[in-house]
Amino acid sequence: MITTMTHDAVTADAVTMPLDDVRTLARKVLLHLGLAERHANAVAETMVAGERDECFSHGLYRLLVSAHTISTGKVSTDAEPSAHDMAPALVRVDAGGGYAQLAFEVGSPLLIEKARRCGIAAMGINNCVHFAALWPEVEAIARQGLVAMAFTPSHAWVAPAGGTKPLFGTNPVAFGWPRGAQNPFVFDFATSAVARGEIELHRRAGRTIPIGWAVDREGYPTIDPTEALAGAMLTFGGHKGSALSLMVELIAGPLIGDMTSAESLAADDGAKASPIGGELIIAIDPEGFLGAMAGAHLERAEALFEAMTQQGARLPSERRYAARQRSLAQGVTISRALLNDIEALMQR
Ligand code: NDP
Ligand code: PYC
Repeated sequence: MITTMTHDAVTADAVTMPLDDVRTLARKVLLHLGLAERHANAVAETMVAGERDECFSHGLYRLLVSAHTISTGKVSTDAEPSAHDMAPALVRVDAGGGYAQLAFEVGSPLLIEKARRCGIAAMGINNCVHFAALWPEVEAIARQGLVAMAFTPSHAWVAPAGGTKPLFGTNPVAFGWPRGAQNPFVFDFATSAVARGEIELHRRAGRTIPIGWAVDREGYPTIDPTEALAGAMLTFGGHKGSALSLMVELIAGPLIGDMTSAESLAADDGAKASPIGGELIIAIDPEGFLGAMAGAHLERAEALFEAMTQQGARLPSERRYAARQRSLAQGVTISRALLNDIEALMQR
């Protein structure tokens, strides 16, 4: 039983548990669902990170999504990703139809080595199933002293600005910047007004969504999450988010020989599994341009961050690291409704 773990504080509506228990729970369920151990470990870590950093749309809730995807047979549960050295600054990882997390784990050491050697390197992950947030990846690369960017298409759920029919994915853009001994500066967001997972969480909680997130099947603005999921999501910032979303389609689709969001949805063929396709990750070594002057120039970036915060603007990633500190110290609180649904997965 989920609620009998030794450290958990239990109320009628929620359970507060240490992150180790979240990890144990995620691994146990993923293994029960049939994921090979290496995948279960890699996937569980991203869910732990989601709960820890209070990005709930990509936390334990994703166990329900994984369970469905695995049940459709659309993800290889025991794929062995292989990294290929394509050129001095290029790595390609064939994920073999498995989840992207293990493919990233397998390929990123070579990506980092190449970025250090060439000043810049790119990694294309192909043939993966992707449901994860991207910040764990750019943060890990930034912790190695490199600047990082990551992009992935998803399923065609989002209308381009000026249209009303789903064509683009929710297509996240993530960025990481090294800050020496401090936590890296990181941002990571969907190019849709919000991640689809967030609309799903609103539906589960019986809450309406704000105008501007989606239109219904007839193209009218809606506050009903069910209508929104059946209609089309909208990009953030009108034509600007739309252009960024298109960029993600291009650079993490055709550029690396992988699917667009429309192609991913077509390949899904109504199964409603997680998106299939590719991911592009770029790593840049500040010393490539700057050599011994890298430290001095990175200090100028610190001045920029400080000028932001001094006027009361919040730095993206501030909330994340504050949440992380809290979660590490006090554990995280998971709703009873979600835990019940997760527990039901163990009865399958
Ligand atoms: P949000 O709209 O919540 O945006 C999150 C980003 O914006 C974070 O970097 C956050 O920083 C920053 N931010 C939010 N509010 C502010 C503020 N007031 N001032 C400064 N910065 C702010 O996230 P989304 O719903 O768009 O996406 C959530 C996750 O979903 C992402 O991690 C993304 O990777 C994932 N996703 C994955 C997809 C996939 O195909 N694999 C598809 C779509 C989304 P902070 O962390 O500090 O709050
Ligand atoms: O929340 O939009 C989303 C999403 C798509 C794939 C993974 N997350």
